[in-house]
Amino acid sequence: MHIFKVVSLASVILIGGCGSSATGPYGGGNGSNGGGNGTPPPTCVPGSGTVCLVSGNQFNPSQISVAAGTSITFNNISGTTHNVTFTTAGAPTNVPDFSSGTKVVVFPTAGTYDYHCTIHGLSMSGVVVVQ
Ligand SMILES: [Cu+2]
Repeated sequence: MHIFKVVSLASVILIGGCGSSATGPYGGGNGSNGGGNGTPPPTCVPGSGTVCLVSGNQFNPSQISVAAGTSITFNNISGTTHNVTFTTAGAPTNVPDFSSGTKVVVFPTAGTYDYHCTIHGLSMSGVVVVQ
């Protein structure tokens, strides 16, 4: 009799444990959704001196024109690590690997500067025309 009571009490505790652990994951899920809503995804408006690095491993726009002595802002909103590597002689210093945020490159000299991301190859490329 005494042993039977102990066993049935233990099974009640186990059921209770399952119930409370089931609410745990739900609570965690809600919390992480809330975090996503609280932190908006990075945005980038392409053009007018800004090149967006977007999902699909693309520069947008892939061709952009700026006046000599001005700069281009490369804004990585892709969530992926990229770089900006120039292949034209006399181009500005390359932008090393970066996974988010903006990098500003000044173009002092007129010319047409080809660049690409060496991580993703020539399929992720662009041109800066400095006038
Ligand atoms: Cu890349």
